[in-house]
Amino acid sequence: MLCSMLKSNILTLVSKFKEMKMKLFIAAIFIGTLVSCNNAADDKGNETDTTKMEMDHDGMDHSPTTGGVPAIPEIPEGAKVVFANLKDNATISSPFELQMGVEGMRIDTAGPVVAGSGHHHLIIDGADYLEKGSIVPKDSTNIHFGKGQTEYELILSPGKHKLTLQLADGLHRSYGEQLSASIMVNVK
Ligand SMILES: [Cu+2]
Repeated sequence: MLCSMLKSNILTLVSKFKEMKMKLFIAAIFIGTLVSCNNAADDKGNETDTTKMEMDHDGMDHSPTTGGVPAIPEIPEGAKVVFANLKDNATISSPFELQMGVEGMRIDTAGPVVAGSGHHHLIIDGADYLEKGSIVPKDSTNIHFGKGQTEYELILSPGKHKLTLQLADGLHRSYGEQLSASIMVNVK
C-alpha cells in the first residue's frame, strides 16, 4: 500500500518533472528561435550596411568626374587662338583659305579629353565666344574641326561677316572667352 502510494507520488513527480522539462524544452526552443531570429535580423542589417558602404565607396570613386565625364581641363596661362592669316576688317575674296592658329595649346582630334589640347571651331556671324563648358553647336555656322584641322576653305557671301574662332576640348566643350578670337571681314 505504502509502496503503491509512493509509486504513484513518484509517477506524479516524474510526470511533473517531465512537464517541467517539456516546458523548459519549449522555453529553450522559444529562446533559441528568438536568438536565431535576432541573429538573422542582425545579419541582414549588416549585409544592408555593407551594401550601403560599397555603394558609398563606389560613388566616391566616381565623384571627381561627375558621372564619368572628366572635368574640362585648366587652360594654360597665356594660351590663345589666332586668325593666322587674317586681320580685323580685312577685305577678302571667297573662297578664302583660312588658317587657324593656337598659342600655348596643342591641337588634337575630338574624343579624348587631354589637358592643354583641343580642336578649333569656326563660328560665322555668331557670338564673340561660347561660355566656358558649353557644348559647341554643330551646324552650317558652327563648324567643328574635330580631325585637328588648322586650315579651312571658307566660302562666304559678299558683304560684312563676323568670324569667331573657339577652341574646345575633346568633348566639344568650349574653353570660353580666353580661347576665342573674333574679327570682322569684308567679302568682295
Ligand atoms: Cu567640336
